[in-house]
Amino acid sequence: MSDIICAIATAPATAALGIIRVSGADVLSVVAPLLYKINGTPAVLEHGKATLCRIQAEGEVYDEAVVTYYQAPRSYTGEDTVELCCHGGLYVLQSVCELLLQKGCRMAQAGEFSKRAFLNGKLDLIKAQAVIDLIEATSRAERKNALSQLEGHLSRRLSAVYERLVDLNTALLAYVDFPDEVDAPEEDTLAELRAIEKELSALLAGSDRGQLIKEGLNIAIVGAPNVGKSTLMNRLLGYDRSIVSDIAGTTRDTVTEGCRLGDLKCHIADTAGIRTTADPIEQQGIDIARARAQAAQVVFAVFDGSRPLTEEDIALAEEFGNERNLAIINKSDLPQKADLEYIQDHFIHIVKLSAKQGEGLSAIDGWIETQYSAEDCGDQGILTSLSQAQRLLAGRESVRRAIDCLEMGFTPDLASLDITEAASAVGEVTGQTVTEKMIDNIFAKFCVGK
Ligand SMILES: Nc1nc2c(ncn2[C@@H]2O[C@H](COP(=O)(O)OP(=O)(O)OP(=O)(O)O)[C@@H](O)[C@H]2O)c(=O)[nH]1
Ligand SMILES: [Mg+2]
Repeated sequence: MSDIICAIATAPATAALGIIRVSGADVLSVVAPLLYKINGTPAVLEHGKATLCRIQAEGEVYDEAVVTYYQAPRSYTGEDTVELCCHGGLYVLQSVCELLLQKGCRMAQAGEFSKRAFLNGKLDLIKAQAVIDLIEATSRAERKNALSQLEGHLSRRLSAVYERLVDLNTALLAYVDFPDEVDAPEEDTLAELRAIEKELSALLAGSDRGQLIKEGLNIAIVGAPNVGKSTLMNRLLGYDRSIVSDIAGTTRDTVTEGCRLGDLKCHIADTAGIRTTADPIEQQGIDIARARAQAAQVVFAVFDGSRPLTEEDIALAEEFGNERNLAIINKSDLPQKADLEYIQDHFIHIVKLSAKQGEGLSAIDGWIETQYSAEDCGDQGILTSLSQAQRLLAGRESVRRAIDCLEMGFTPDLASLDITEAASAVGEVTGQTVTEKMIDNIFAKFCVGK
């Protein structure tokens, strides 16, 4: 199979421009004979320079493209790479690709460019995950974190932990092999293991937030009937998704949509108004609403500020009032009659707004920003992948076992087994100790052309 791979790297849709990527040792031997200057003489490509070329073979012109050549190792993959920035018609792109295949390239598999970058040491697995996260980013928080990971702070931190574990093991094994010549490692080793455990805990603490950035915050809007939950939902989404009416009990099925609040990707559920009812269908809606609220990370508890609190409101304040949830006093455009003191007793976070008039809604974005600010992931980057977090968790467990072993006075060779396991778990996250199958699984998640 040819070692030179090619693929359309842009989305499979008609657009102004489309990029074909070609990568492999001596890529120019295949691509250069197809490229001519507009005056008809053969084009000469230089590293890092964009050159306007005509793509031509056997007298047939396929396209005019801006072609950039990256000489190994100074390319994304670490190999000789050519990017053909063609006109973005699917037929044009496909026919150029077919021409490249005829001339000896083969189609790249999903993620193969990035896999080659990894194998050539251009990208570790943290950065590879960051490339996926960046492509899939739908919020500023996701973009910011993916870019910090690409800069390599997190990779360096994790690689440092890996190196420290390997060094520690080397010292321990030296003692096991030559107990008379090497000092007993006890105190230093214990101190270093405790420091590593602390560092792994710090990395794991950030990973919960990483998941949140990536997966999005689950919010349930709950409240008594007619308080304006669906009006609020529609306002937050920016379009009419839920039915609004002045008939109490309008919403029955839970309506869920994705949107962005503050910096964060969110999934909002508008639910049935909660009250005592004899209608079995409405009751089902209310049961689902409660289940949704239980499962949500945050509840927006909505109250109608224009009327005194009802028994239902009071029961809901008791049910959902806590330091995590947000009380929303709606209908601020009308004269206010609700007893806010009662709500203040149950909720720390309260905003007043008019969903109907669209006034005061920025308070919700502001609240999300302060509670879940993107700034606190700093410039270091935090882990976003659950499987990465699980490997680190396993690594920390092994470190803890090694500490126990040494504290209980077992021989160092036992601790050494745990440290080896810890190093291998951490190394799997950065890619320092991964197997070929793991690499294939990771890069298969990429799209073709990446
Ligand atoms: N004046 C005023 N009316 C509002 C406001 N928000 C909602 N309403 C009105 O209140 C009524 C109920 O609104 P909905 O959004 O359907 O209320 P809901 O909480 O979803 O009601 P259910 O689905 O029945 O539980 C409608 O007539 C809305 O126009 C507001 O901020 N100000
Ligand atoms: Mg509703």
